[in-house]
Amino acid sequence: MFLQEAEKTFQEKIDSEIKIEPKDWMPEAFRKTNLRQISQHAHSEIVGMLPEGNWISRAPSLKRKAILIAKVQDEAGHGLYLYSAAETLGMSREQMVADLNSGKAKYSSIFNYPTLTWADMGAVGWLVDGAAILNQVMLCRTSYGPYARAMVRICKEESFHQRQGFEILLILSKGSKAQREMCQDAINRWWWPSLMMFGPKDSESTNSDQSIKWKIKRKTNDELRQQFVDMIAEQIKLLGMTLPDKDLKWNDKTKHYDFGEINWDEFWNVVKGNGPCNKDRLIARNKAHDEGAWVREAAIAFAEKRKSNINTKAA
Ligand code: FAQ
Repeated sequence: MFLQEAEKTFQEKIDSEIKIEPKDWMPEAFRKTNLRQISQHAHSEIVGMLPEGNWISRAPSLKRKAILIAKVQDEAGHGLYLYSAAETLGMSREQMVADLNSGKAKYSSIFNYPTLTWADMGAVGWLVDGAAILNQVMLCRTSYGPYARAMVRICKEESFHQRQGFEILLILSKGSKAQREMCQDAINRWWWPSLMMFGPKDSESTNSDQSIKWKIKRKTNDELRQQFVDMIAEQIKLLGMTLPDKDLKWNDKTKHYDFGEINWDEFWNVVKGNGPCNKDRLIARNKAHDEGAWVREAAIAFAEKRKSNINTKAA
């Protein structure tokens, strides 16, 4: 009886756009779904530093290097806000990191593709951050308070990321023949994996129905993917490049672009750990974690020393 009443009151709060806060009663499945999504999102930000980190030492100028370092650092910050939001749901950060490093936890499929040329930094910023923003703007209004608030700040930074990516490609698109080819090649390789970021088709999405009812998600995977295709199909005209899809065509009836079928076998293969870089990503994360152990130990020792100094002064 209590449970039924509590669930009814909970849904009424959601329906009237009142945010759910950490100390509020919530159904166990709501807690678990948020914890799953927020921690996967945090892991994506952290693993997402690796493909771009690969180019920091090879950026073509000091200015580009400084911008890229700042962007990669922003992603680390996003991971930290998101881990903090996830911790309010009852799992420790140590546990979340352990799940990522053991390969138990998921992160976005997109970060399992390699960054082969400098143009990939443009394509990642424009397409990957572009896809991330569409999804994340919607999450600024998600029903769990700490997640929604983290997303507001993240979105501001992501929109800068997208513009810097587009600008890299714009410069290349006006450059030499080799630069234009490099630009087109990067777009060709990143286009389809970017579409996969939005998740499986709605008919295959196991979590969407309940997440929409609880306003964790405000739009479905297919709705956001379509919004992304419509946006990029217009922006690419400014670059004078093409998208690698012969079926991409404006549909006057639907007022949207039609597009070709995604290779779902490739998507699930990457999600299951068999993409081009899945193994390398986990090796890199584990190495960073092991090599950073002394920093964590030193930070704890310093905090304890400060605490005991304060206690001694107070006594
Ligand atoms: N990759 O039922 P649904 C970024 C899994 S951040 C891997 O539709 P849901 C910033 C899904 O977990 C990018 N797995 O799931 C940046 C579920 O498995 P589970 C990350 C995927 O949660 C830029 C199963 O498939 N953004 O890019 C993927 O309702 C540049 C069934 O799927 C977020 O995480 C995938 N692409 O919808 C950083 C945003 N898609 O857990 C560095 C927040 C689905 O039941 C550089 N997350 N799966 O075992 C979301 O909005 C949602 O979680 C979706 C998936 C839309 C990703």
